Amino acid sequence: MFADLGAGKRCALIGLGLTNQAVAEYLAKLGVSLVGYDQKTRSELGAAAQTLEELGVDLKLGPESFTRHLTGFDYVFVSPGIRADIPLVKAAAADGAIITNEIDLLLHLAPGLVIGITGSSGKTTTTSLVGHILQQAGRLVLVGGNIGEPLITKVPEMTEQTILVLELSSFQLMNVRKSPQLALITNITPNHLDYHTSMQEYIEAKKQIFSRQEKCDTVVLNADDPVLMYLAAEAPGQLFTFSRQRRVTNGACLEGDQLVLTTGEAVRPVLPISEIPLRGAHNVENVLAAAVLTDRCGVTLEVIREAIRDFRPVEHRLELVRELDGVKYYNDSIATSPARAIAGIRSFSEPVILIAGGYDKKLPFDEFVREFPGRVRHLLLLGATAPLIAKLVDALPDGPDYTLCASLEEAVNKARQIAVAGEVVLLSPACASFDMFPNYRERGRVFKELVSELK
Ligand code: UMA
Repeated sequence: MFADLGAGKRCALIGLGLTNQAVAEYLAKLGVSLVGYDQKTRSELGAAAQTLEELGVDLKLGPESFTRHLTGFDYVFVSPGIRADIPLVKAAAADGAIITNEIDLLLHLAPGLVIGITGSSGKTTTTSLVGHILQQAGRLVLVGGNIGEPLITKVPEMTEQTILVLELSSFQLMNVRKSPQLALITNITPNHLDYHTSMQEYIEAKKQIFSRQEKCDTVVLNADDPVLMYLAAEAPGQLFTFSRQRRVTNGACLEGDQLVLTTGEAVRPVLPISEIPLRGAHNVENVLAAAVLTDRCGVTLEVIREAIRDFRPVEHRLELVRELDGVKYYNDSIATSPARAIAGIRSFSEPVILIAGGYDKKLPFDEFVREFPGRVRHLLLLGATAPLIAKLVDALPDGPDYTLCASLEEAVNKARQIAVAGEVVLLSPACASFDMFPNYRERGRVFKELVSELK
């Protein structure tokens, strides 16, 4: 597949965001004829429209662009944010086009080792950590995927020595026909149920990361996750696991306060939990998973240990923004689901003033609010989900006080008024940001700006 991509072939690009702009750049150089579809208008697409036209892409833009009937295409590249079962794409498939995406192409073209990392939470930190460890080991590494960098444009410069470390979302995995040689699923909890038709579909998408592996390939799964242990039986490759709660025979776990790698009865110490420079039990899991992956790549224990010690949190993930009058302000804007926000709250022993709420992804908040008693002293709610969360807090016998805020600015100012020395102000919203911000990064950036300006 894809071997025929070149002059004379016709490809459609559905959605013209970061991903398909990169696909356009790569395919244009091969002489492929390209037509790009996006429901944004030309002015909404901004500078990208001109760049795409300079690459020779024939643009079909605006709200009506998805009502067209696609015929005569060899391949259709669908953006991660767009489902491949929309009528536009289904018509192209019925007409004989191969429906694919950037990651599928990348997996087929990468000449060296590909490490794929997915999961409902922990994927960005683990991807960054694995990349960091491999870099410290002197390997040639490219880190990309859902983390924000489509790597397809780098294919021409890749060699057999180039290792790709890819964060892969369920959206990206939906349309792939190949699995990476080394795959990791950090965990599976409900997420993106506004995009996926069911939890089953979400799980099936995640499974694609290993379901097409060869026998000699490796899959690393979280042994503490019941869904993953159920899926483990279906893994065609060699299975490695990691656990915070029990001894595993092939992978990584805890022995007292030590992280250890295990091979049958043999145990190799990695480092004590206290030396992990990241907060929270979930980060212990991320480090265990990264240790297994990099050990499988042949990195020495000394390098793994040192690289973990000098790793720093990725932006917007329990990132310490500032300490002001004894109050620590943390940005955990990446917590776009209740499960992630629960992990965030659990990372603190201090009383938490929590800023939460946002776009409604149709996820249940019951478990999230049950986490509050004894941990969250005051809740600052904003966004579309604020009334939903407030209602659940009202029903708790020992729920915290809360304030409904009209903006993030109001929430930060209120937090400044009520937090006392020794407490933590945490932005860990449990929701996506789209009702108030373009994305979680912008929400985190604004939060950091507001916190830095506090007097
Ligand atoms: N579009 C339409 N009609 C639609 C939907 C989208 O025309 O119904 C158009 C939009 O106008 C836009 C383009 O499609 O111009 C957007 O495409 P996209 O949403 O697929 O986004 P990209 O810019 O290609 O970014 C994608 C990922 N986005 C999503 O999965 C939604 C980015 O992950 C990723 O970093 C990037 O590829 C590079 O690989 C973001 C994300 O939120 C950060 N991911 C989710 C998450 O992490 O939870 C999965």
